Amino acid sequence: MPVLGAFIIKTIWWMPPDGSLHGPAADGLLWFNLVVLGLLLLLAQALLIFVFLRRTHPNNLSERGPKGSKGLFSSTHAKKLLWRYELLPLIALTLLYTGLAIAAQRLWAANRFQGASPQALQVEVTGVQFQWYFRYPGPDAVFGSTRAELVNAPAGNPLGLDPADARGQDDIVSSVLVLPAGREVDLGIRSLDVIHGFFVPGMRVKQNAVPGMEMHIHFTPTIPGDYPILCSQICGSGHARMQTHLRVVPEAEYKTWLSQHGRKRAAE
Ligand SMILES: [Cu+2]
Repeated sequence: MPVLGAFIIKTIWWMPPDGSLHGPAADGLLWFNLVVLGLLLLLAQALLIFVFLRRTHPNNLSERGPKGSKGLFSSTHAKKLLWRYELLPLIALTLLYTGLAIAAQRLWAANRFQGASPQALQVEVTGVQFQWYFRYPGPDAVFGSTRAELVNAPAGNPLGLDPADARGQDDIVSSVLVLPAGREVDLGIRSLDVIHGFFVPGMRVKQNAVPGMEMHIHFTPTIPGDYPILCSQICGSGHARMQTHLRVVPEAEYKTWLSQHGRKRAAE
């Protein structure tokens, strides 16, 4: 029996392995929601069947109120029934759903409304039909300015980096997101055309990229590995192939990768 149970759980559990610090809390809340709401669904169906069978039984057709009362609809009895079968369950459900909503909102806000730590790595994510670009600020830790009219992917400037801005000279642009394990990263997510959805299932991260806005989300990848990055908004004919990946590597490997890309940029 336990083997069968494990098999069923493994078959229906569709989430990929989690590689982030906040992931277990998100997965835990999802499980909790599934179990609680699943039990409520079963309870509601059982009640429905019970009431249905009970009402149609011939012995129950002439139902009366409690002995001594004037009938089913005496006001004290009706009030009791109202509390027992309507108001109390309603209050209990309201409290339960409010609790679930507050727990979910707190988790959601922890990655967005609460600011990232000052030591967090800054990476800019840009969605453009049908590609993701990742920009690192380089050794000066400041992003150079970009101009929409300079955007020219075939010429090697997909983000429109302004060559006149010295702060952008050391910026590194990559089509793969590489992050060091164990360090918080603060992503500034934007779009150059339509709404895209930056989605990293293995990091439990999902945030829309909206033209004209920079949306921030921060998290800490913990387990080195390769994680798919997808677009979760239908953004045009090439939406399905708008994919890349996140490589979480040890800090030393990250530094090597960064310096190699920096040198490549300097040689251009
Ligand atoms: Cu897209």
